[in-house]
Amino acid sequence: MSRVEVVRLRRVRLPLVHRFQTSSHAKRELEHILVTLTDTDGAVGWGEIASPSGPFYSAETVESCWAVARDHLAPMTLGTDWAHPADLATALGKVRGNHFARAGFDMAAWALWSTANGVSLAHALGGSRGTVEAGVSLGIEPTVDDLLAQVGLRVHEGYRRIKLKIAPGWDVEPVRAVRTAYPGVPLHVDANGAYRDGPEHRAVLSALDGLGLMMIEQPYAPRDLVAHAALQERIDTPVCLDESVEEVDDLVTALRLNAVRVLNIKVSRMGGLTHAVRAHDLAREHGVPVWCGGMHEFGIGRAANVALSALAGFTLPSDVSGSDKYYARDVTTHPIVSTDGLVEVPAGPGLGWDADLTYVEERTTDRLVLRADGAA
Ligand code: OSB
Ligand code: MG
Repeated sequence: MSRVEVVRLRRVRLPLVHRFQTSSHAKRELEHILVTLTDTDGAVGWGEIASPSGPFYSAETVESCWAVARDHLAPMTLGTDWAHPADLATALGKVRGNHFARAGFDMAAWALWSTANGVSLAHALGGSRGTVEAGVSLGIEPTVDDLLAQVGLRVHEGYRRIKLKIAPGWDVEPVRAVRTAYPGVPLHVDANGAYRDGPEHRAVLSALDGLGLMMIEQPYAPRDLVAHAALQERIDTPVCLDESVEEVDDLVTALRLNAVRVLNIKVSRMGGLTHAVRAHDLAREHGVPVWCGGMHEFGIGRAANVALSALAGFTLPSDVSGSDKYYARDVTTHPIVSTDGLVEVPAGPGLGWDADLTYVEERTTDRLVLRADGAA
């Protein structure tokens, strides 16, 4: 049995090396919440709450995560005895929604548990791959030439798949330009739900269907599973879901409707590694390939993504690009590196990357320490 004695929350800001724009918002700097859990034996686990600052990807924000972590998740964690991280996930499952916030605690519990048991996080999760294939996600750029330059850079770095963010007005033309310039590169698009299942967008989706894409990710609004199923009937390109699948139950529904031919599994969106593994298992039973999506995680969350990607069903390249794509300096003592589009899965205990406490402290804007005995 494990019992957490201290919960530490830190709000940490890192500047992005390159502005990132999606169909809903643009960002230059990110603020994530780092969670550390210390148990009664002094073992420590780190987790990351990687919510965007505004409620545009999901309903959560950094502020909502901070409040839910402080008022609910931290007290529940301090009050629960658990033998395995899944037990803590069950206890935290009393909280509805708030997946990003819960993910930070679940991840920290897995990191603590795998460290205390002397096994790698990947092994603890059931993964056996020694390396994982990395893809990159490229934001909307001011011009097609800027986008081609970004693609060229990432193809040159060896990434195994390029994903392009699209939105109405930035779709067929830039994607066709990339396809023409790089005919052999595995390519896919992600709309973050910006299209509608109506006459106004039908031609765009048909045109994208003709560009040899690996998948079209989340074309329609998250809850509109029926529209995704209808689209999959009309086009040959596999439809991939991201925002639509926050719960394993959402995946059950999507599978039943034939609305998902590829699944993007995000640790944050699913509420942690425990639920991410369950989604993986279910997708695998149904022959649906999965890959691990990212939320521009700092090194802690990125390490969890790498470990998860070591599971057998992750047969497509994951968004586990090297730290350098986003950050000049990461919060881990060693950056995460992609070489030739491969990231090594650490074999040592726990996350495999250590937090750089000095740098974390330097970038911390707010902190909170909660203890089981109630002392400040
Ligand atoms: O839809 O995958 C997405 C970033 C912010 C919000 C949504 C998404 C993304 C990414 C990031 O694509 C990919 C990464 O972390 O490398
Ligand atoms: Mg996405």
